[in-house]
Amino acid sequence: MNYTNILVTVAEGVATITVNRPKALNALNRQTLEELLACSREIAVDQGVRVVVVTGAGEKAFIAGADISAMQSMDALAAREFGRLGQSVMDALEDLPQPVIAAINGFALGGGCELAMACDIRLASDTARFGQPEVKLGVVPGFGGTQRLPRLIGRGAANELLFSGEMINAQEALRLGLVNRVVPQGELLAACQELAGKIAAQGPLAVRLCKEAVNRGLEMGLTEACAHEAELFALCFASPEQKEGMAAFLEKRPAKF
Ligand code: DAK
Repeated sequence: MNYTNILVTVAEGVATITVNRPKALNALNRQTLEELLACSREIAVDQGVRVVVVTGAGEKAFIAGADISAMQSMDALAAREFGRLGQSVMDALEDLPQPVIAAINGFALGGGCELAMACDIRLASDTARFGQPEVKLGVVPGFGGTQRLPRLIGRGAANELLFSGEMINAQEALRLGLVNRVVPQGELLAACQELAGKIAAQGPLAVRLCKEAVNRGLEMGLTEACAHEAELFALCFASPEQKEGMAAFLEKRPAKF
């Protein structure tokens, strides 16, 4: 499929999605959200893709939020529809069977921070800045930020960011647990590709089931979640991956998945 506002490349099992509106700091307008949704749906059924990396074009922004010029004149019904579209993009990324790494190369504000939070792993450049500045615009976050942020960094720290609308830098995001790692700007994509490559070399079904166990399990109580994990563990034994992985260990050779 051809896209206008995103670039998609696939190499060695890693799909890289680049939001490509650098003149608007990669802000998410309707078309961009629709393209991200369509692209997520394509990737979800592509067995050749083992890991996804999401980033923003240029050196300044990952995604500077939902497109304010597109939202300015919306009435309540249009805003509800726009919010639902954005949330379905976040859900589609979070629910992708493959792990998703956010390569946060600059401003990750509002919908951009929300999109990063819908990814499974976040690596940030040392130039990245984060925030949920919606209150400065007279709105609440609309793409899941009030829910994913407190789940990720705890209620108190999330409330400070949500209520003040203030930005934080990459080191502060690291301290709060909003990102996994901070690397120099010029090394960000390589670091993400290296991590993606490590994940892509593992048993793909096992990696997918790990993601499912974590994501579904966090919505359950511990007893139910561990029972769910046991079912997924059992499922692995119906796949050739488990045979290959364990045989390779016992034969003292690298596994080929
Ligand atoms: N939308 C549209 N255009 C944007 C943008 C955005 N979010 N962010 C930046 N741009 C555009 C600027 O307007 C400017 O365009 P030109 O004037 O050149 O045409 C260009 O990108 C470069 O930006 P600046 O000139 O402002 O660059 P600076 O370096 O001076 O400043 C900045 C960078 C990131 C600090 C600044 O651009 C900024 O504050 N941007 C806005 C950040 C922001 O507030 N983001 C949150 C957006 S609100 C909901 C649905 C969704 C949402 C909420 C509710 N419901 C339906 C309930 C989501 C809300 C958001 O994400």
